[in-house]
Amino acid sequence: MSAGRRTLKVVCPHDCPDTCVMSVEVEGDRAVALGGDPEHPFTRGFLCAKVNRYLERVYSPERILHPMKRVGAKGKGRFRRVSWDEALDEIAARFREVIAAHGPQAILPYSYAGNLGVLGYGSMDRRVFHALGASLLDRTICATAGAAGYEATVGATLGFDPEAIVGARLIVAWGTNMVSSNVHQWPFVEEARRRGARLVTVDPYRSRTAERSDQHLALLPGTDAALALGMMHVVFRDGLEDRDYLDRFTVGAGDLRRRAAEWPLERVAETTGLDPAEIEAFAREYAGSHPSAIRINYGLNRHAGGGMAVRTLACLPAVVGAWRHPGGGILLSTSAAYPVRTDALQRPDLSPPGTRTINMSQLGRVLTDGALDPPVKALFVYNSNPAAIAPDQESVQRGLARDDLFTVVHELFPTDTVDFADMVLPATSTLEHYDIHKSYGHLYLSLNRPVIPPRGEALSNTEVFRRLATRLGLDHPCLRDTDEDMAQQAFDWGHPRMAGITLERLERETSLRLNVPAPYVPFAEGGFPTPSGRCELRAERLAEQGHDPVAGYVPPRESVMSAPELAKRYPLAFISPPAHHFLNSTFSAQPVFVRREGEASVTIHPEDAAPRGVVEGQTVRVFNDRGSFLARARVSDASRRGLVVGLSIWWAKMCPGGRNANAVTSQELADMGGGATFHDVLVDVAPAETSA
Ligand SMILES: Nc1nc2c(c(=O)[nH]1)N[C@H]1C(S)=C(S)[C@@H](COP(=O)(O)OP(=O)(O)OC[C@H]3O[C@@H](n4cnc5c(=O)[nH]c(N)nc54)[C@H](O)[C@@H]3O)O[C@H]1N2
Ligand SMILES: Nc1nc2c(c(=O)[nH]1)N[C@H]1C(S)=C(S)[C@@H](COP(=O)(O)OP(=O)(O)OC[C@H]3O[C@@H](n4cnc5c(=O)[nH]c(N)nc54)[C@H](O)[C@@H]3O)O[C@H]1N2
Ligand code: SF4
Ligand SMILES: [Mo]
Repeated sequence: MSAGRRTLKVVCPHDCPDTCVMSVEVEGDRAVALGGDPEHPFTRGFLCAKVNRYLERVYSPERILHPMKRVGAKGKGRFRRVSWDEALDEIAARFREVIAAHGPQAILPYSYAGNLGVLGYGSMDRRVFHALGASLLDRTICATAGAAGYEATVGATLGFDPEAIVGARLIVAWGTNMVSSNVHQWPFVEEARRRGARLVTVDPYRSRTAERSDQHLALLPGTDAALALGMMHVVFRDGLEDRDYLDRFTVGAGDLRRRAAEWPLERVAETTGLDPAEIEAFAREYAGSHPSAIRINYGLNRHAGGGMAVRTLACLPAVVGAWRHPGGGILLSTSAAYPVRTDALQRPDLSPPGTRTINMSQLGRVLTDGALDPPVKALFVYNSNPAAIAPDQESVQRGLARDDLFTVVHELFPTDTVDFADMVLPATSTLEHYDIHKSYGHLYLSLNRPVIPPRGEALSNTEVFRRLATRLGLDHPCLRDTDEDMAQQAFDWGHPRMAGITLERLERETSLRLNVPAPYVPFAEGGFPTPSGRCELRAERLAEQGHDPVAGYVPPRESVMSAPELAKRYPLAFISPPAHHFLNSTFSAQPVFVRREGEASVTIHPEDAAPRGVVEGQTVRVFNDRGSFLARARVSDASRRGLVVGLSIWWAKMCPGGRNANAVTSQELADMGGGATFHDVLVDVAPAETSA
């Protein structure tokens, strides 16, 4: 080894449940090799296909290295280099003009989880926008419907210990493509299977995970709650429920039993498109296998009934007593295990009372709605690529193209959204900044420290907002806090789950398991963090919000059964879950991954392709009233009949016609949490005119 070569640890910042610790070889100022930390109990020495090539991202010639100002038309992506001083002065001046003319709420921050670090995701940025009085953003694009549904039943986003799944006898991957989107869970599942567990995947599409499962239940999109009610129907009918668990640790078992009675197998079969015998066998297996682990993720919450779907699924482990056993229960997310002090970190108290909140899943409407008062006149985008990822792309891009909208984009790469920016600012990679990371797929807290200097003039999210605060003349002392100050403020270090964990210890050891037992069996003896302290099969809180208090089924907004008139014109359901080599739209322009994914494609069942004259390899148009996009047809029964699947998210500008799958998705919201409904879509497909 050459002198000065050292091995350091950093944390993967991407929006993924696995929150891997990476081990990096650094020589001088340059990172030269990177891999999964072999010592980390969840990372276990490997990274996913994407982040294995992270150094190509860090050192990519495409990286934005300097502030830039627009010189061409909006949407064209033509810029000239400017200094940080010029960039910040102009942003501050434009913000002041907007505030003078329309008030501070005409400024809208737009961010999501491009960087999932506790600081990078939301800290100094929030403080600055709160102190300015900018519009608040409701960050609903991914998980809020499911989280609300899960919390209504269980009380908080806590579930079985992901490492304890090795002891499960039955594992259900329900609306999650674990092999692509939660790959570090997979070795634990494989270990359970070596010990005799069966794996069943519930997914309309034969995903990579479904392909590797013992059984695949390919239900119609958005009908999961009906399947869960059918399972409960069989369980209660045949007396397979865990009466003792229901009596001691739940409320509303009688209501749920009556609800399940409304779901005989024929009705469930008609609603879900599954075979009645298949449903019955699955229900009996679920009730009889202990421990049983249902791993859900967010696929099934991207529907009109996504909140209720997650809520209803979350009742299953209480009904059969699965929570009693290590590795038994259900898991959506582990995020509530971390005692985060969001208020101390983000200072919502600085925001003037009555400030409006804007739902990020309706950006297109917000930017194009002439009646919005005040209109959005300045937009600051970071950690996100809305021109590619937000629903109803026509309306989003029309909004971003407005000449009277001043748009700042803080980014590492020239995304679709950057093309619409008035001012572009260069962002750091995880190798270049400080942060602290919780996880939504395991129980470790991890510290990230910079291991190389920032490339070019890149700055971290926290530093950009710290500097902007000064430029804007904002003088609250918390706007000068350092990253270390904020990491300290971000957690309740005295909480029992933090016992033994300190920043100093994290500096030495990088990643520490929360102080919970191993295995962590959170609800073996009840103790649900709900208002009643029990698992709420009936939840009065939901009634207060206008929902059915009892777990049930909310049908899709767009489906053949629930919208027959619309389905006459657009008879095919459309979903656009993650492609294996992309992470949302991150990595979607990295050459190696573009090669591996090939090109934007849609998978259509042979029986749906034939009557439309669609053949394998042909370019097709996927369309509905909202818009259309072009893609290569893959004719395969990996999509069930009536379903079209377009793995995503491609950069729109890299697709033929400049539109991706979000050209057809909807800005309508889910039943709970204001969540987005990306997978609740009807379309039709036709061969594209061959004009080229
Ligand atoms: N490689 C990779 N990993 C990722 C991501 C990525 O883009 N790429 N994204 C990250 C992010 S932000 C998130 S939120 C998670 C997302 O990962 P997941 O929560 O796993 O969610 P999705 O990928 O949307 O969908 C997962 C599966 O749900 C299926 N599905 C769609 N609709 C339904 C339905 O109604 N019912 C059922 N049962 N299944 C349905 C899809 O076909 C898909 O196979 O993964 C994270 N990890
Ligand atoms: N059709 C369809 N659309 C979807 C989905 C789907 O399944 N289908 N999934 C939805 C889901 S689950 C999600 S979570 C959203 C995700 O949508 P986004 O949160 O917008 O995620 P990305 O597309 O990955 O864009 C994140 C951007 O942040 C940048 N970035 C990374 N680190 C930093 C940093 O430290 N600072 C700054 N300033 N920028 C940084 C990255 O380069 C990247 O361009 O997309 C949603 N859109
Ligand atoms: S994207 Fe997920 S699996 Fe890949 S390295 Fe990051 S945390 Fe690990
Ligand atoms: Mo997400």
